[in-house]
Amino acid sequence: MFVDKSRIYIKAGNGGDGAVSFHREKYVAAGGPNGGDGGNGGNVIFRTDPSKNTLIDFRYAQHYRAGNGAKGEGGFCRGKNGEDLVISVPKGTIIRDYDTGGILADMFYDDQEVIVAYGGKGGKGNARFATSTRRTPGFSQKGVITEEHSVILELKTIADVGLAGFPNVGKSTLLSRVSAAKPKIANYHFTTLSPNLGVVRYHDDSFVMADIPGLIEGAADGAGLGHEFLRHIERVRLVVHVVDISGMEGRDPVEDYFKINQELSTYSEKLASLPQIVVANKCDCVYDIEDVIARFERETGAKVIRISAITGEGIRDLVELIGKKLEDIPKVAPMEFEPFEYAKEDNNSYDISVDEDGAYVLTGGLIDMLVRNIVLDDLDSFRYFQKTLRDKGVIKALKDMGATDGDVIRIEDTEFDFVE
Ligand SMILES: Nc1nc2c(ncn2[C@@H]2O[C@H](COP(=O)(O)OP(=O)(O)OP(=O)(O)O)[C@@H](O)[C@H]2O)c(=O)[nH]1
Ligand SMILES: [Mg+2]
Repeated sequence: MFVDKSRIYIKAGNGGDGAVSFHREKYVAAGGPNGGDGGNGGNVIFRTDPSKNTLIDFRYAQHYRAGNGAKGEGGFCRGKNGEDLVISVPKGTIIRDYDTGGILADMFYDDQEVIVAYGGKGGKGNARFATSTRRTPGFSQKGVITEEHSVILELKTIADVGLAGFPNVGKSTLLSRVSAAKPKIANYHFTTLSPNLGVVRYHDDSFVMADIPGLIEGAADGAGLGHEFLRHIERVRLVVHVVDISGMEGRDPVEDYFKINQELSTYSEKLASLPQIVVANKCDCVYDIEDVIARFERETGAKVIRISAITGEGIRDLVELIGKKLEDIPKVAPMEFEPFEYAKEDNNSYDISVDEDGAYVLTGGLIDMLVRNIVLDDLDSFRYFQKTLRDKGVIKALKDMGATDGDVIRIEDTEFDFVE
């Protein structure tokens, strides 16, 4: 199965609530507040894993949640922080926000780690609210509730060299020849369904070669999953264009050559302009090889390197040529983008629903934030609360929904009357 694009849901951990607790001891009449803070929620972190080359894991598991922070406890005990959740992805994975398409991260480097969703902060315990005039605060702060986000993971392989060509021309066989990679090789089309990477040694150095699935006519318009496959040669710096020179499948190598180049340029200017080495594979099957090569070079205007991925003929020269050519081509750089970031706290969203008893129920990040920070039965605080609701348009929204003076507004367990 071919998976190089997946949608998953991630959620950082909620912050734990602060505790309300008072010191109790024999013979001590009114103990002071000793409620501890809640723990912070865990972050959702993405990490590159060089041993992965597909996003297949994400097809089966779609929900990812970091640990919640624990509640604070009496005796000034702070709740435990929630555990971070680390999600491993193949190198070259681009992470986008589903709703906006904004790019959250380009997982370009080995062992790169990016925090994509931050855990909610734990709430303060009542011990923190004690003042000289408020000796026994009967309230604490709630932990921040985090939102779930939907993200798209998209793999765009990063390699120095990409092998392009029709199915069955011997791309995987070539990769297995020049590197320790063990891609599946078989005599049918579309044997390779996700990119295989191999490290090719070149003197004291090395380069990475990606064997991508075969392309067919119309690939750039999506034929044979072509769109998905072409994505994987966008981030290489040299294309090794493999043709089956034997024409043993009844195809014409010259025609094949032009068709593949056509697909590359239809897909993008960039692919078309990448430096290319043309390789004539399966030379071992051709009786009049000199003539065939001469015709190919004459009709295409391209210079070809003759190889046989099966017998090994020409392979060493090919590696030399690739290595030498790479010396003059700049390395692939990560994508340039304005990073999209999730708000660490959602302090703006709100939602209004109507309960069975007719009360208007307020929920959402804005409401949570207000409730966390405001003591609703304190008059000054309550005024501030109302002003904020007005400023943020909640009062107007309630009016638009038909709320009139005296209607019940409910927030969690607290109720108050609507006043315009
Ligand atoms: N005679 C001969 N056969 C070859 C050569 N290279 C590959 N083959 C055969 O061609 C068939 C296809 O080889 P693969 O390496 O799987 O081809 P591919 O281009 O990766 O194919 P897809 O993954 O389907 O795109 C296999 O049966 C190979 O054994 C060669 O140099 N000579
Ligand atoms: Mg293959």
